[in-house]
Amino acid sequence: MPKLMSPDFDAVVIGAGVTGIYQTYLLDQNGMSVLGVDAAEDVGGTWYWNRYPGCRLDTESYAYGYFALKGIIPEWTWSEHFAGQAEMLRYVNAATDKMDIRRLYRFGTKVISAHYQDENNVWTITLDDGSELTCRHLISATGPLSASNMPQYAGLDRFQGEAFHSSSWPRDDQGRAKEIDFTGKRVGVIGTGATGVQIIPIAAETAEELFVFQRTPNWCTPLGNSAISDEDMTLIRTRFPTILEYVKTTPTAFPYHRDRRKASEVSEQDRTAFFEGLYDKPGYGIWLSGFRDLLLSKESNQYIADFVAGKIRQRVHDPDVAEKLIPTDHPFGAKRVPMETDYYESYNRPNVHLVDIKAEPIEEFVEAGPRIGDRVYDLDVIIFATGFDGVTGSLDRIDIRGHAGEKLIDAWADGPSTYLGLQTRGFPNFFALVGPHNGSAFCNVGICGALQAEWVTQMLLYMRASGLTYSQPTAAAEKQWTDAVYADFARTLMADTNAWWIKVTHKPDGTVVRRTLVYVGGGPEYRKRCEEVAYNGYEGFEFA
Ligand code: N01
Repeated sequence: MPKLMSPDFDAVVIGAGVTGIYQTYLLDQNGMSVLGVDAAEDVGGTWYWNRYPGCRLDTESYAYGYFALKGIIPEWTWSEHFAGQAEMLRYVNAATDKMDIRRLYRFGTKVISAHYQDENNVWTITLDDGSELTCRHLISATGPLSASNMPQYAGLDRFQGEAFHSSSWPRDDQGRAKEIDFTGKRVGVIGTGATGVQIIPIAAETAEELFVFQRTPNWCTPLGNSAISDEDMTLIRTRFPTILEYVKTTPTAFPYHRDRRKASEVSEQDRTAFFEGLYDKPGYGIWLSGFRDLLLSKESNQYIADFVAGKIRQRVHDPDVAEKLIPTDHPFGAKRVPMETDYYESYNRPNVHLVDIKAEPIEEFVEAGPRIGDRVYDLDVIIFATGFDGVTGSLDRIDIRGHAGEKLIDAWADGPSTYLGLQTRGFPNFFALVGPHNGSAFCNVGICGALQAEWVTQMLLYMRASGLTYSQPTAAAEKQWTDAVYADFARTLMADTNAWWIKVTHKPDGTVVRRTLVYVGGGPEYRKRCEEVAYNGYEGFEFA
């Protein structure tokens, strides 16, 4: 039974993104003392950091906007079906004002370390201003895509132009994203994931020359964004409660259910008509409401891959360029499908050039730009749209130590081990929201992160009501959960494809370990399990 020391705070929440601010609000509402910490100067998380041109939701705005759906800002008016970054930041700010939680945050502050003190059953948190504080519960809401992946090219520091990662877009004196006028400039974009695919068509419009340095192409499909009229918004608003209930029933909390049929049960003609309908519809439907065996059967997947490849060939005029843009290394949807607006048409412009850096990699940077073989690409601006160290990256960058000083990074060296994707044995009272192996990272985070914050709040209230101050999973519960997460993932076509949700570890003995960071059982199943656990007195947790 751990001894008690009265900590400075009942809880510290790391992160002021959509999940962190809601968690902070809920704890405060329930009479707990809580401190929020964020490295940013204000709320917003992903919407605060990612300010590149073209940055926008690829979830239907009204299906992401939990604070509107839940009644915190029910009056909220969306201007577009897929809102842009500036609108998203306004939305998060409006919800923050309504929840009145800025007073609970220390902004512009990083958590450097969090060490559990066995003798006192508290966490000691060290901040980058040198201050220390203690809390009973440590809750991370650091986001699955916040630790940027910036390649370390030789000579990059010699480059004379501007170079930055997409999530660190240059700011003006007021902290606003600097409008970089690409007119007359020679621009390079490295990376063709969802971010690159949003930036490229916009840069293509004005840049004198745009060079896209592609290592691996992705399967991209049209976003189909449009404005929402006042009349439509009135109707959408009346449906907020229904929308929330509906998305909670779907596997990823996007407003899509899979088609009940297998691809092989449908004639070729009907299949093509079905795919055409999905391709023309706005949003993720082609990925998330395709045939039910899309990510389970290679044959089923090949049908849709062939269909989308055909679309790329139609849309890109130069056949060589089209072939380079068609993925050959992974099934359709085994990686996140970027939603695009005129992405493929960009390659029909005379000022846009696709550079295949898998065939011929960038060797180094020189003063003028990247060098590949004998050619130096003379550039003014280079945007690294090179993605993130997914899910665990943001936690790996904090020195988190649990029982007897064990480091979290060591405990998860071969892949995370958790119970419900929330807690890890040996790290008492530490909860990872939207962390590895829970139902929120592979999900519409606006909804799933919030539902998880509600569940954690209930567990903390249960502990308070029961006079409990210590929780961690049993070894058996953690093993059972972790084994099931790995087994479920292994059954899907995603298992052999590297994406930000796979952790690849190169061991000193030369072996390579690949582990999923996400739970693929679907939101409803995840939440059902969490509710069962709660109903049964939080079975699987040890308390004291
Ligand atoms: O990152 P990515 P992202 N040299 O990892 C390449 C969310 N998101 O920022 O595939 C050269 O998908 C890498 O190549 P390869 C969304 O969940 C949402 O684009 O590793 N290239 C790849 O092409 C998404 O899934 C929205 O061979 C290098 C690219 O960089 C997630 O964020 C919008 C490289 C990285 O693609 C991540 O998307 C945008 C190197 N050293 C993003 N290292 C919304 O719409 C990496 N690459 C809400």
